[in-house]
Amino acid sequence: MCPGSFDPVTNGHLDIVGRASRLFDEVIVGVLINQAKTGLFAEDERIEMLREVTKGYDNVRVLSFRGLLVDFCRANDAPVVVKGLRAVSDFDYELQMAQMNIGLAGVETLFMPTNPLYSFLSSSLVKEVAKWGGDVSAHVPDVVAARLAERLAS
Ligand code: COD
Repeated sequence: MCPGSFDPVTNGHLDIVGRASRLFDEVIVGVLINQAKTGLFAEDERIEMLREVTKGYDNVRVLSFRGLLVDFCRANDAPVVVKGLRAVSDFDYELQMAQMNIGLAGVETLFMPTNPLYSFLSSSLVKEVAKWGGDVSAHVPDVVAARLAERLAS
């Protein structure tokens, strides 16, 4: 299970999903739908972009979920969560979530060090740069760069 908000998917996310797809028979990309937080992109847009950029991986499926990640893992028989770690700053919170998830349901978390090319990359930074007209084409797939330009053009 590769979970996240993916608002929108970046090359950093994609790197982790691609590496997970080589380690596991089956990978689910789980898109969290958080009703309390409106993202830039709606649920179906995020899923559409993710399906487009992962279509080259035969063993990757994109699904959305609400509520607890461990319940979603259980419902889909996914025993392992794969997370990318960008820096020490990610570790603190990720460790807390990993320990909570194993305590709640025995769901393991595997941490993968980010590709150094993407260690500074996050969806929020990409949105911030794109909002002010900066070039994000090196940081997101083409389909995402086009959607960002379209969405933030006004
Ligand atoms: N390089 C490598 N990995 C990256 C990069 C990058 N540049 N950017 C992101 N990632 C990876 C990280 O592993 C990150 O966790 C994941 O991609 C998703 O990133 P985002 O920003 O899209 O998503 P988040 O951080 O908003 O997602 C958080 C979750 C949805 C995973 C979390 O909130 C969750 O599990 N929520 C469900 C509710 C729940 O179960 N809560 C209790 C938790 S104990």
